[in-house]
Amino acid sequence: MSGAHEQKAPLGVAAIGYAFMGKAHSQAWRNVAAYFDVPAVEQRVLVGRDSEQVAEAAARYGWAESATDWREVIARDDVQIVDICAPGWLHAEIAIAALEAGKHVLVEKPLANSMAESERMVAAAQAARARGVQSMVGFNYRRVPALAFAKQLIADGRLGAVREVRASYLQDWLADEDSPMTWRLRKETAGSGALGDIASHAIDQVQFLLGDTVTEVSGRLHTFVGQRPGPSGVEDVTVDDAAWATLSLAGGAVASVEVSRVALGRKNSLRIEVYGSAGALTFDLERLNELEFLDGAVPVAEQGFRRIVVTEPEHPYVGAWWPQGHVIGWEHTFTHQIRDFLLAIRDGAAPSPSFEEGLQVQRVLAAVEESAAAKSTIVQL
Ligand code: SOE
Repeated sequence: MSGAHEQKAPLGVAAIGYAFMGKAHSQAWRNVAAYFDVPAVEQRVLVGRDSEQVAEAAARYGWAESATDWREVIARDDVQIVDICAPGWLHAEIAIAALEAGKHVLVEKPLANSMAESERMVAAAQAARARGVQSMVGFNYRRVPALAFAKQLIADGRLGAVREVRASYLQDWLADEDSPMTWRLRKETAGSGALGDIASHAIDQVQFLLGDTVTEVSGRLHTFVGQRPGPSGVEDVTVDDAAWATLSLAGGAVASVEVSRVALGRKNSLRIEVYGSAGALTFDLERLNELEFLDGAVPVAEQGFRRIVVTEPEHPYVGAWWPQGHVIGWEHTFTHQIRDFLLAIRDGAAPSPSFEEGLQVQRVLAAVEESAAAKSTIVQL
């Protein structure tokens, strides 16, 4: 291995948030340079509100230090990258301050809880980019090898003109009505429910796979469990449990999106089906190493969905891991995400998905909410 970047001092990373996403990102920061040829990084500091718990998480997940004040951390000279794994209501404030302090920023999806916050984040990202400071949104499913490969097949014209997409993201972790309140069930902290949390992934996938933009939306939201046990008694749930939408894309395709966190038996099932004039493909995150492809160029009598096991070195990201045929898991998508972020920083290029792409997803989410509130209006973007 050679290259000017390898001589440089390691990039210092600070992560803000140590719960589920902080844990997932931490393992990616810990592993990325061992498997991919990226600039060296050091996990300098993990930030959280509870000093004892964050110190324990920092020690467990490989961070040199822990801290409780993110403002002090983003001012540090030995921190070049800020990775925001905190809940959505904190994204805008932290991301804008970090970008203004000259730090590269990776922020978990969705970009923010509102259009106004998202627009302010985009303005800060654009100003920072002009100074060589990069930013990216963590839509990690773009880095599932099978989905990155699906994008290649579509871009190479193997499906012809894409006509229809069916995207669903079904989970069941809220199916039990005694499952307690969390910040994810309060509008003021989460912005929305299944919509922002997981329809954001599905909508990002539709636009990512097709390389296209949603222009028109019709939506519906529903809350099945209106109250849940909170820390001091029963509380109202103020966000949706499930959401539905139909989307028109600029290139002529139409997509349906269906998401739920109360779909009993579905654990983490992001399913995508894409139907074109010359081929079709299907994917399910619960079987993330596989892609089913129907090649319309094959004689009709022999046509059928063919299962491709996406574990060859020729497939995106896969060559860095195990010998061919050895599967990878959900956590690898975060390592791939950080790999792409670091390469963009090294090359002085704008990483994708940019904050602008995150804002485009927010526009679609806002249109779904507007359409749902108006009951069956089609909302033009
Ligand atoms: C919860 O629904 C959740 O953790 C989402 O917040 C993540 O983005 C998704 O990847 C898994 O499910």
